[in-house]
Amino acid sequence: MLNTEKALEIARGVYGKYGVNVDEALKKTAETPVSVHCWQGDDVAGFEAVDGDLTGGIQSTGNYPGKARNIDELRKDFEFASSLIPGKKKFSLHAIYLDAGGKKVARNEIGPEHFASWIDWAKENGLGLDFNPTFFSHPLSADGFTLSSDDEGIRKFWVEHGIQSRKISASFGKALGIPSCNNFWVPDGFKDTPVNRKKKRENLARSYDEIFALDIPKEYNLDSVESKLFGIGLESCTIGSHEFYMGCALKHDVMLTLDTGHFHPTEFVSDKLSATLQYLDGVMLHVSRPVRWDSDHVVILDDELKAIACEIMRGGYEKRVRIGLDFFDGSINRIACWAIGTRNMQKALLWANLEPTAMLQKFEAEGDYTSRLAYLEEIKTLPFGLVWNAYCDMQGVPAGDAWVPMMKKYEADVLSAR
Ligand code: RNT
Ligand code: ZN
Repeated sequence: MLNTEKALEIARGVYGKYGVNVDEALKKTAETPVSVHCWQGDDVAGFEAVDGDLTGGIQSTGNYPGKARNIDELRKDFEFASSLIPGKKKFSLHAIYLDAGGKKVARNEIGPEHFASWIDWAKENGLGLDFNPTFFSHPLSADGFTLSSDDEGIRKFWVEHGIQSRKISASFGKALGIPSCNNFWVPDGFKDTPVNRKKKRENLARSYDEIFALDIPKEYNLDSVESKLFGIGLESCTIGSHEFYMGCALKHDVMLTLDTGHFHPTEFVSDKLSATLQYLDGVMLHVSRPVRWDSDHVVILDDELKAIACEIMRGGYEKRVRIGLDFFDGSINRIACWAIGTRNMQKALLWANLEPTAMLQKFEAEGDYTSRLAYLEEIKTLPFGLVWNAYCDMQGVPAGDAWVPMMKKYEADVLSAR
């Protein structure tokens, strides 16, 4: 492998020809936070003191050995994964990852005290935190409806959970000095064709009126609402559809969450950024990889991932688009999943920052679409790998494939003993 200085020298020459400043690209990439989801570490199981299955129309498949069985193991695993990943990181928690010392706490009674140890851990590890209320894997979500339930008792229970989640998220933001994003996703929907969609959507809308009534400063907590097309066993109607949440986000001045697995396969989230951001202040991303369905495969460096990163950078949206990851694969080493998926998100950001955007946009403005296509294709073979390895090296994480044997060693030393 070339040493970093030499590699950068070559890259500066090559990219400089197109008006790209490699050093600025490196700096900008290192400053853009990526929120890594806790739930890849244990197949969305969490640490509530009750056993139950993963429900809500989502699924983690595979039983690769060595999954984290408790908070300590999950933290250790992520600390190790984090040592393989360059860039600024946040850690995204779900409510079921509470630390209540083994006590059973009802979802509507969780509070900042159950997440205090996560704040200490985040501080020790230089991480920001994000939060997600958990509206699935629970007896009161078993009939398919939570915030949209016709049963006032059930609906209220989940409203209380939502309100508590905002307080927990705000406690993260306050303690860490980095606003915490609190993401609402509910599984609510019908397997077969309903005849009263309206009632459920009215219930859901009313629930958000109640949840967002509490005023919480945005310097601590930023709420977001996540739409979806369908879930397993909920194929015919999703109460929280895209149109529902676009309106909800505008009404309550919260972010809209665009999950890359939650749209028709011919639709692209990269195209939705500049559209939604005409009207919304912010968008939260759940970067995932749907294979034929919302399968939540590990994110790879495909065209759409690059397109998403490019749209963020082209639009100057680095502050308005919050990048979060959402995949869960239990069929391969889970720490490798974190490393592969997050390194790929970082690669895409670096790729976008190395794009000769000004030159390409000039071609487009002049109507020279021939040159636009010619150069879009030519830049694909520029020495991106040299800059990526230099970036990893500068960030103090393994460059190239050097992380793979390290991950294998952790598997042999730590995971295989579980
Ligand atoms: C489900 C949503 C949601 C979940 C996580 C675990 O389809 O994408 O974001 O994956 O909350
Ligand atoms: Zn999601």
